[in-house]
Amino acid sequence: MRMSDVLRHLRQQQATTGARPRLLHRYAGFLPVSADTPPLSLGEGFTPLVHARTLGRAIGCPELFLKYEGMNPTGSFKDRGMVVAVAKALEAGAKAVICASTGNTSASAAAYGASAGIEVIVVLPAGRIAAGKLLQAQVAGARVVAIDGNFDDALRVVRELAANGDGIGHPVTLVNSVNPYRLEGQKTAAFEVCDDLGGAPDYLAIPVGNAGNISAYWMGFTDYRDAGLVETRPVMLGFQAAGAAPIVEGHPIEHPETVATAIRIGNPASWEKAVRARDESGGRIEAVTDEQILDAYRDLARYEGVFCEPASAASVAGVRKLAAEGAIDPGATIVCVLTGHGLKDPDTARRNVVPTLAAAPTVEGVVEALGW
Ligand code: AN7
Repeated sequence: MRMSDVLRHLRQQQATTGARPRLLHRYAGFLPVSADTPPLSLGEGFTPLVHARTLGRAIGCPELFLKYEGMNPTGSFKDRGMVVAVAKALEAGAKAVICASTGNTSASAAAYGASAGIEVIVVLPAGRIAAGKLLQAQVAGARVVAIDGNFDDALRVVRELAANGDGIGHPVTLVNSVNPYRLEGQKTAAFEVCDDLGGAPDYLAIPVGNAGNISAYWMGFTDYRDAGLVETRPVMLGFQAAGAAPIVEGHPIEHPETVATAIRIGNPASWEKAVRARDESGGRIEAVTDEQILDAYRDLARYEGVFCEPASAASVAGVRKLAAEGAIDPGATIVCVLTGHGLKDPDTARRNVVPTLAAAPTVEGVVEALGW
């Protein structure tokens, strides 16, 4: 055999055995997809489960794991659900999708819409979207409308537009998490956690905004339990940003431009489902403060090398709080979901780092700057 034939043979072998699988293929038996569903993929899913040894020891929970969803194609967990929602929209003949967003949903919708070749319309609360998220939507060619209102206003508007069309016969498919295909896709993260650990964890901690993702994880753990693939389901721990309704009363949102705007939601769209997940699992949904969130955000990067966006760190902030209260068994296996990538929000990062050291372009200059 010539060398080129050998290489081609090896490549073919890899394509059938060692190639990166597709998320929707891997879990097809649990998903509403068929041979008629367009094979959309940007390589979503299969995100790392990182054992956070240093931070775990510091918190008093050595079996602490991070489900690093920032490693998805657009840098957030939304991609797992968006790939299903957009594929099903295509399958149904849609020409456009629409969403309200605090940023990550729009970045994901824009990317999958571009890949599918359909129009994407995004309605955002003006001035509250992290720089990276907004740019992702714009670069991918979505049409972005910024309204003078909050997320809840934006969701109300897009729900109406999706229900009624634009009045001149342009149907649009809503791809917020009230679209059931979103949660179906997002539940695959729970499957991966179980596959990686060889069973369900004792606790699953997760940031809560519209409460879609906590509901999706609970669906996933329940599907796996019902299929006999795991014996137990975790206790679900959800964490909102203090100031968000409905669990924290009497605290108006004072600094809407502050951290974790992605989970500062007034009226969570999937609240009833989340309450069911909490109650069936014997779990809790609580609030964490901006200060607790930022402490966890910094520690995750500094001690574990995991750079997540501020809202994501609410899961670790919450576990740290509960562990300090003695509410968590120290021997328990805990998975904290980190929902988005740190590069989404460069402004918060910039406010939390030490300044760079300035130096002359010489060895002596750098030595002096380092204080050696
Ligand atoms: C990083 O992008 O709502 O409880 O429009 O971006 O399922 O709403 C994002 C939410 C957690 C909350 N972490 O998830 C949007 C949006 C990050 C997020 C959540 C969001 P849900």
